[in-house]
Amino acid sequence: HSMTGAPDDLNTSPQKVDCPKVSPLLQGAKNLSFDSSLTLNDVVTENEKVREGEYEPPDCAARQSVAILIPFRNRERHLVYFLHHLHPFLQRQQLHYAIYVINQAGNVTFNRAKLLNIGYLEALKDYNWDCFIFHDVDLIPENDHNLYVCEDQPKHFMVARNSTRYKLMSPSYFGGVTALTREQFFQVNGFSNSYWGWGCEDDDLRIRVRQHKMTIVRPPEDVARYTMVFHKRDKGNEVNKDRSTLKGQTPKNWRNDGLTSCSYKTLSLDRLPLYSSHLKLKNLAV
Ligand code: UD2
Ligand code: MN
Repeated sequence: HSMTGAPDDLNTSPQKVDCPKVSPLLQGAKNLSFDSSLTLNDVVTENEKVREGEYEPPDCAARQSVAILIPFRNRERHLVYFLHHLHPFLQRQQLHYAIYVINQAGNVTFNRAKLLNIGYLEALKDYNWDCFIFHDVDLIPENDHNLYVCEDQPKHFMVARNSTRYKLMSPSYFGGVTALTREQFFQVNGFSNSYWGWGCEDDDLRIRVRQHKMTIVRPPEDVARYTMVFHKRDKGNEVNKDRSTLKGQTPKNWRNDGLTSCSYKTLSLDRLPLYSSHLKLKNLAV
């Protein structure tokens, strides 16, 4: 299918020149609007150049190929807003990218981190992505100078957000939107699979990153601004009471708990116009 290369009509010129370091299409800070009557079909119509969630710039070679992974269950409205804003945002950055929605089946407690491990493993079956962005569905970037590419160190994008008055909550914070290269994520053995429910799976990844002597980089505060679409805590994602204990064990457990131990069952895989949707049943024995 199309993931193995450019869609046919984009593949006619033999050799594209590299896209410029700074895309001429960037628009800077934007006031976001959220129209509750917007439908998924409207967003499909807005984005006819996207094929099965994937896009690449028509007249230059993108500097990175980026997989955007979204952990997901029952947030359809947020997903419509996300796709409406993110597709044009990523296209203005002249990236080759694809959006993957990793959907947890059933009613068992939500496991954000494990879904993201699954997304990494599944996306690599499509294409050898350079960079993986782990992205909450409810966070919308406000400024397209916040470049969705990886660096030589793990990257934390969500520096400032509306609901915390646009201040970074703590220098060790690593939640919301993060990016690791294929190699960086492989080295730290991905996320832990053991965090069921809300909290600290992002801290766990930070501990893994530190353990490997990597540092965390961030874009400037005035650029890395996000709007979080309002929500309450979801049913099935209650606060994880074991989260602090688990975090304490990461330095000795990371090798055995991560990509190397991520077992799951795929119930369905749909190539929809604006994203690939992987519906997963978690292996409860993990
Ligand atoms: C914070 C972090 C988030 C994660 C979480 C703890 C920020 C901005 N984000 O988010 O990255 O570390 O705490 O686990 O600090 N989701 C669903 N369906 C559900 C539950 C969750 O789709 O039923 C997904 C969705 O993509 C959501 C994400 O998981 O955005 C994080 O869950 P949240 O938004 O409820 O947690 P929040 O905002 O406290
Ligand atoms: Mn949220």
